[in-house]
Amino acid sequence: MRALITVFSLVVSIALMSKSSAADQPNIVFIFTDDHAPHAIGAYDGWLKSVNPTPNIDKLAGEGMLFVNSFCTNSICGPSRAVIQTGKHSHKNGFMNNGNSFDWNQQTFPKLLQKAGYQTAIYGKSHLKGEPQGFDDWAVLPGQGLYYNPDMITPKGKVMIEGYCTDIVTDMAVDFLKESRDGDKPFMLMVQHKAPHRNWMPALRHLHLYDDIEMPEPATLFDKWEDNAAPARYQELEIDRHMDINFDLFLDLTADFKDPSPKKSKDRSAWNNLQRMTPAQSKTWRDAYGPKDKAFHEANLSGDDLIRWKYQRYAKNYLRAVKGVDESVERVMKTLDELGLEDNTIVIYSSDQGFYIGDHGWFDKRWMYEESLKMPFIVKWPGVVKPGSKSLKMIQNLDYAETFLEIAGAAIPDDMQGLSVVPLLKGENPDDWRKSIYYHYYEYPSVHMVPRHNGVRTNRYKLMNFYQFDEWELYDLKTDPDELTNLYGNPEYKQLTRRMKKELENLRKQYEDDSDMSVKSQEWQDEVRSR
Ligand code: SGN
Ligand code: CA
Repeated sequence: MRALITVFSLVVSIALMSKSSAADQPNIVFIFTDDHAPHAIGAYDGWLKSVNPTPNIDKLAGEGMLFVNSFCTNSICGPSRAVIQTGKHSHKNGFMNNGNSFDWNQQTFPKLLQKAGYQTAIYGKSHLKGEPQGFDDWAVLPGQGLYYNPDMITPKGKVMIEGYCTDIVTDMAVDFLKESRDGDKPFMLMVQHKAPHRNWMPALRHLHLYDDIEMPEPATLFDKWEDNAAPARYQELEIDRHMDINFDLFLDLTADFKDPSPKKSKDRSAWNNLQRMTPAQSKTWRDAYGPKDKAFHEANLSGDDLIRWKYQRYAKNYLRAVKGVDESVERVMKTLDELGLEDNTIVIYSSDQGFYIGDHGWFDKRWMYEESLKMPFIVKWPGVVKPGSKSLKMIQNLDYAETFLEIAGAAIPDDMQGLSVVPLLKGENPDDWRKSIYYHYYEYPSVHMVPRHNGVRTNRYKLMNFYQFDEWELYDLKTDPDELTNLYGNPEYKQLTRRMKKELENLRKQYEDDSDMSVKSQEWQDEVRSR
């Protein structure tokens, strides 16, 4: 009997040991989309919530922690991803704007996770150019990638895959979980969608979604940027003047899917994509948009009514593309459940930056204003994160690498510049958590014409410096969440301005950002603005 008891307790303790070692290195599924603004997620409580755009992402938030104050360091695709890979600001990892190439030979978190015993895989949009390093398996879209029948680059070469990109990437993730996972290792699976990036092409099954409703409009749809510094009036991302009804909204599709206004739009990607459709795909597409286009012409709109129509078509396509993503989340969660992996797998939802969905009259991102500065960050960690909890602490994409490494029990290199959010996930409330974040955007002059700027945001205030033009903005986010009243230069805010400038200077030094921030000559400023 005693022997039996000993054997029994041995078996129990081995079982407990292996359970605790598995829990020591939980699996991570990182679902990452392109340009999905938090206010287009129900759980984030934004003005699009009434449309119920994301029931499955909301469910994830209900089972995990939602980070309300989650920000990027540089609001554009490639750079945001490079920050995530390295845990370093753009000026340190070398990928400051989309024109740069990522140096894959540098230290990245997937390489460190591999060393810590993880199996790593990435599927979908990388946007870092070159072949990914640090992954046991991968398949990535070349550049921005296509929504329909995309090419994908794999270790075996380039392949064209028929179907809708979000579904294809989800298939790959599901296949990894079901077929190619190494059962002896924990894994990091990165599921990286192109959606809902421009040109906001929905899956065929979603082409009629929202047909029978009016999208709510943002309060600032008709903003005229009267109180902003000059850059907000010189940009090129207005729904009114810069969103092209053919290129962006697919109006008046020609028989051969040739862009009817080729002079206006330099980029051919959406039209090339339509031309790649199979006859069946293109028929469904035409059948959906044809009658809507006819109604548009009959209405003969102009002025604000035309802006409203463009906004409706844009917001609906954007949220239709989001719907595909939300269904992807559902499939991944279901697969984890079916495979019995749910309890030991952390699931994260995030996107490379926020986006303007008509806010301030705009589309696109790049600015340090709230809508594009914010990133969704939702984490489900069974047994650790309190379901349905919210964190108000300021976090950034700069923190992801260190968070993943701490989850894996791996050492965090000294040269990473973020903070692991694991203490926040455990419900701790560290007093010495950061009180401000640093931001720096570099891509100028370039598409959408948002000038270079850096800035600092605290819980309440934001200071921005468009240094090439010597233009500044200061906002009180508590009294002015839409950032409509620029307080810079207001004598009542002199002290605060001085404090915020000091904070900006301190952060620039702390992160060792010595990039050129000189004011440009008047000739340069005039020349760039007249382009
Ligand atoms: C393309 C888009 C822009 C977008 C950039 C950056 N034009 O140039 O609207 O701002 O990418 O996007 S498009 O005609 O190709 O859609 S990002 O996702 O890489 O940040
Ligand atoms: Ca992006």
